[in-house]
Amino acid sequence: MTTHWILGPGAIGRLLAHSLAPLVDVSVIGRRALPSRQLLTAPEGKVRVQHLTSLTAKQLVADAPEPPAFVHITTKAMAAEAALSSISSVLPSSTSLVLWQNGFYAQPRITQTWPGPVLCATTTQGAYLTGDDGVVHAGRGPTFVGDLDNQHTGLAEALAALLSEAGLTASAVPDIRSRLWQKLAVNAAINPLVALHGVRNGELRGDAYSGRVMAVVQEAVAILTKEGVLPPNGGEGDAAWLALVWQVVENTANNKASMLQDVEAKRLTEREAILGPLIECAERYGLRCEVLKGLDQELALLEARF
Ligand code: KPL
Repeated sequence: MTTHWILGPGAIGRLLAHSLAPLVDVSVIGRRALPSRQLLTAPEGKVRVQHLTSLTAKQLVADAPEPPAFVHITTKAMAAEAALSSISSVLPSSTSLVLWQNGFYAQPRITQTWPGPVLCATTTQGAYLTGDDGVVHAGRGPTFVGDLDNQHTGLAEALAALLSEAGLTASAVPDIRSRLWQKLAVNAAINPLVALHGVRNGELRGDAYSGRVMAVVQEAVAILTKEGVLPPNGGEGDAAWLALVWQVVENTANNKASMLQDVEAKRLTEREAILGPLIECAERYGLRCEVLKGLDQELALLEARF
């Protein structure tokens, strides 16, 4: 049986662990150990109990177990590099990594520095935690897997096949870079606004917010076009990007976005991984990004109070 380590026992990490556990040997690694008896509530409401191996990074390093075939990093974007460093002493440098972060921060940094294959995954599976022993799989959606330099197509195909067999429908794609930026653009249009105003995603459709959503999309599209990112779904121009954003708002109308959940829990948000790369590109290309900068500053002020 191949071994998969899942570094970061958040909602996506635990969903992945529950899904893969019947097929491969899985260990969940975090800063603190979780109870081994874990519950998964499926989108249809059925609850499944599974015993998962959970270790702290310190325990893992002390035990020095056989290296895994894959390490999935499912931490928040800004924590990914530190999480990897915490176990790298027991990882051969040829180990395959899979990065599940939002934004476009951890992916290029780890791809440049890790000697082995680095796959990136982007998913629209919805999941949230209900405590130390429970995760709810709130909604199904596709997962796309690939590497930024298209050098590991076979590995991405093998992983996508395994994920699909585990019930998390996945495809290997040659354009993961564009797909990561497309998700980033959607997150930039939705997450900061809902997090700052404490509203669910669907509220963005109203007059109070829709103009601000469009302003973010307009700035983001100008930046992404310069960066060579293709519009989503084979469409063209601002209209394709806006259509995607409104479609996600509609599909997730009742959701509390991850950034709002972070603000409510007084955790640092993913603003640096979502707004940061857009602002950095805008500055590099000499493009205006007042709206994006304004949101970033408002979030920074809010985080400073935590
Ligand atoms: O990805 C999301 C998030 O919450 O981070 C969206 C798509 C905005 C859904 O809430």
